[in-house]
Amino acid sequence: MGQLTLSVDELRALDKRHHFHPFTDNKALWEEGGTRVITRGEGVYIYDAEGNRILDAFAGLWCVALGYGRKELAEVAYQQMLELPFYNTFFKCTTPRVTELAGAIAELTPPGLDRIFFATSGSEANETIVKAVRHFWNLHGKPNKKTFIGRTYGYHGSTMVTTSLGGMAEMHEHGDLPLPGFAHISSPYWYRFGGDMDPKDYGVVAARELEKKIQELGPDNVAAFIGEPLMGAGGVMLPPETYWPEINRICKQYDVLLIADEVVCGFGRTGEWFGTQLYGIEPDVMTLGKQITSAYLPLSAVVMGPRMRETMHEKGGEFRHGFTYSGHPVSCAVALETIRILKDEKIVERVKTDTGPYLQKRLREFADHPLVGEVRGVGLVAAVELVADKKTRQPFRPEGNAGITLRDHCLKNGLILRATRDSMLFSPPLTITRDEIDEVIAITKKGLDLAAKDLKS
Ligand code: PXG
Repeated sequence: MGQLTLSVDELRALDKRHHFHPFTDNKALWEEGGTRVITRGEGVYIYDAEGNRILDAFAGLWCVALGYGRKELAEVAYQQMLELPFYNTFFKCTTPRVTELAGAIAELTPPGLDRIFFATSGSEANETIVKAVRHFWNLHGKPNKKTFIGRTYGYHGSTMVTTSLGGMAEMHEHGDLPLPGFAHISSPYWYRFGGDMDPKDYGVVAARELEKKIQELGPDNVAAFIGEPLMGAGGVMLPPETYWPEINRICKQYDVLLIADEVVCGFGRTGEWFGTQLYGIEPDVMTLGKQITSAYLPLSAVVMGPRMRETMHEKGGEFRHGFTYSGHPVSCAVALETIRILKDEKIVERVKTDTGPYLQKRLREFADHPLVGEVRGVGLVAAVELVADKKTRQPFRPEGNAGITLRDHCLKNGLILRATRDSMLFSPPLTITRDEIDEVIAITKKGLDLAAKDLKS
């Protein structure tokens, strides 16, 4: 157990008095018994203050790529803190790890995407892109090209602008969002919206919603389209193979910049280094975050391709934008070490050829379960969608209840999964072994059977 200076009860009482939790109904939290205190982690497991061991099949929040307790990451952070804990990158300065990391990322990203701006969260990085893209079109003498198009169920962050980029209706309710200048099309969610259509045909139909929206807004008013290569928080929706090629075409034809949000897909989640490579996306700019440091410290990045880079450099003058912690040296040291480990231990290859296919194969054993409508995924990211009626794809009512029922049964049995509406999401550390995957499957199976009893009664 991790070291506690206060007892669990004291911690809970203090938490109740002073800690306001994100994405939480704080009143309901306390009515339902208060917080679970997580004290330490090792490999794919976390431990709570009561000593329970829980397999974290969600890698924190899609982010603990190398699992918990990697000493190498702690060591490089410690050494960097002793050497130079901080210096800024504003006043014609850099620090060695920041520059080395920019070079290391440029070697991994698709050709041409090689000029990197650093921030600390995915939200800050996407917020940066909105400002940079508007600046870009001003420099190009097209000041009306300002509207961004995102997708329902898309997630790009939690600030005013990035919530507006995203398509989470329940998040839009707070803050009177989206802001003006942000429009949405539907997501390529074949199981829900594809009906009887062949997925390949549906992919083209879903992509052409972008074309319709651009025509409706007027191409001279549209700045950019943003999408996650596969949609993460929205429910792990994988685009049909025809989707992104059509999006590439539309963005080129109407001179609309293409933004790939790689915060979830980036650094090996799908079995490729980036989701962009898996789907043949041709982005003008990419957002990185989460797994870039294996979540041991906060860091995010904006990666510019040739058009953005050339404009921002050659015509741009000063880009009046940056954060105190743009390129924090300790986070950058941890990111460099994360990349080293991913490469040296061939972890991305393993996700592609071994653990990823194994997880996908085993999850598909649930396809015949009475609660399961669809199993989808690639690499080490997957969803199992629960439905009331397998034939008609009829969802459970109220929506979300079935997902929470299954999630709670899994948690009681020592497994963390995330429920989005009624899809159970899997995104374990990239270091998970086949034996640990077997454990994930066994507990999920038990959870499904228990949930079936609850939901069908
Ligand atoms: N882009 C994507 C694709 C994300 O998933 C962000 C940007 C924003 O990153 P920051 O670091 O600002 O949070 C995210 C974040 C969930 C959950 O419950 C997912 C995220 C954040 C919080 C909760 O799935 N994704």
